[in-house]
Amino acid sequence: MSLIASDHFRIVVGLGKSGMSLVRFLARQGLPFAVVDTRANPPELATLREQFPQVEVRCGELDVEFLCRARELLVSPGLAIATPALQAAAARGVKLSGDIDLFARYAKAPIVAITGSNAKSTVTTLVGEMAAAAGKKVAVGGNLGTPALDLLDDAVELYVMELSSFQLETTDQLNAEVATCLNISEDHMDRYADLQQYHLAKHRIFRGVRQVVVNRDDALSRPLIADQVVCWEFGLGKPDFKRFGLLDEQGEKYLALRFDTLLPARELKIRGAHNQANALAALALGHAVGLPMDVMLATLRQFAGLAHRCQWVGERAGVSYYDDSKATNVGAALAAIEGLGADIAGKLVLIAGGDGKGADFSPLKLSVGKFCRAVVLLGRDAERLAAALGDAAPLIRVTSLDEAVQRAAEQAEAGDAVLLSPACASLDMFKNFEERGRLFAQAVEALQ
Ligand code: UMA
Ligand code: ADP
Repeated sequence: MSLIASDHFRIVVGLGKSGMSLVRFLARQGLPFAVVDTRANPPELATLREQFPQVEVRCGELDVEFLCRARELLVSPGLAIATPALQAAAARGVKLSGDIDLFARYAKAPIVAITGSNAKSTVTTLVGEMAAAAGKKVAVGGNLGTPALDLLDDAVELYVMELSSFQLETTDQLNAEVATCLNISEDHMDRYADLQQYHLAKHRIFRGVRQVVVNRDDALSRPLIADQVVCWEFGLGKPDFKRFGLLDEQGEKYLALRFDTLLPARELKIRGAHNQANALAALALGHAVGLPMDVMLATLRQFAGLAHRCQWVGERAGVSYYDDSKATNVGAALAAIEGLGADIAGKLVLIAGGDGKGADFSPLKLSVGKFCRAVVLLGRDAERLAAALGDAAPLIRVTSLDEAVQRAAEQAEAGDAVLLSPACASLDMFKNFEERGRLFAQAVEALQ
């Protein structure tokens, strides 16, 4: 089929989950489009051929001439905007956009938008559950679960969206009702030139926003915003006007808004100071969109956390085992080590390592020295981790997760916890972080 450059012609770049959601969306709108993917056999190719046999698909190296036939390239998050062929097309006037931009153009209900290096999924899920408990017809997704465009529905009353820096790279105007960047620490340094580029991508979430939620313990979470934008804050210190925080009353720690106590922190099922921050962030976001406080607090009381995020998976010989496989960067592992380390009677035996995505591991050293009895290292970047940790704790090298769990069990004493919090992506040894977490739990189960 020969393609004529037209005002409407678009190309979907990438045929994974996002690409397929774009295909469904464009087909629904009756707009002409083609699909490209740099992979020889992208994951959704068979589905596309079966459901949309008329759509042209080109796999393999991107062809700039072909890309330039489109008015707009809808780029999947897995491909960086900096990809030379995409930049070459952009230089010739082709617009680069993505699924979130399209979603924002078509969403009719207010959007709660959540990004950050860590805690996105936990906070997104919490706000979604709070809204559902308040009787709202809420749609939850984005980087978590269902791709954004598959959520679009005129009956929806509130969208709660987890957005990654990859998705935000192609997002021009999100126009969220309320947006937050929960925290910023190094991640995806294999994709960004430096922390500033990563920060810039994340902060695109604030474009066109009406209210923001700021983490006052993390200066990098604070956006540059106009005076009329309403600003709510959360943090682990004392709250005041428009602020959520923690208050101490007669030795009891409470989640609080302004000068009012809301809920004793010990009533949260999710553990550690980092999860108290997450609960406060969710309250601030829910409050900004008018969810009733009593309903939000009831949700917080029953929320047991998501799988693979500091999830308790068993106990053997007085030692608890926690699966924090989702800690795929240094900031996440740090939060887990400090949050859990301060919360248990004994010490931690940490299992870490994997694909470090180019990160600097040195920020781990101090906390490992303070909270860890030993560290069991595995995966591609085990030696880089070892070099960064130095003599902070005894280091044990292993080649499999089963061996890691066995060696950790040998090291741990009653009252200790074994924590899988890798500070690395899983892809060098596992299909994904879920598989890594599942195999960890199985290895714990198999311990004598
Ligand atoms: N890829 C190519 N060539 C292409 C297109 C993609 O090699 O032409 C590669 C990418 O480099 C990547 C993989 O294919 O390694 C998947 O990329 P994709 O854009 O096709 O991904 P999707 O299947 O559409 O999934 C994406 C998100 N994945 C990424 O951003 C890598 C999913 O987040 C998200 O759930 C989904 O859209 C729906 O919105 C996953 C993720 O790992 C969970 N996100 C990162 C994170 O959380 O740290 C950002
Ligand atoms: P994301 O979706 O951003 O990856 P998750 O809610 O899935 O976030 O949590 C991922 C990991 O981040 C957890 O396993 C935990 O180690 C860490 N984490 C959770 N809350 C925080 C926080 N407030 N600050 C830093 N790290 C956190």
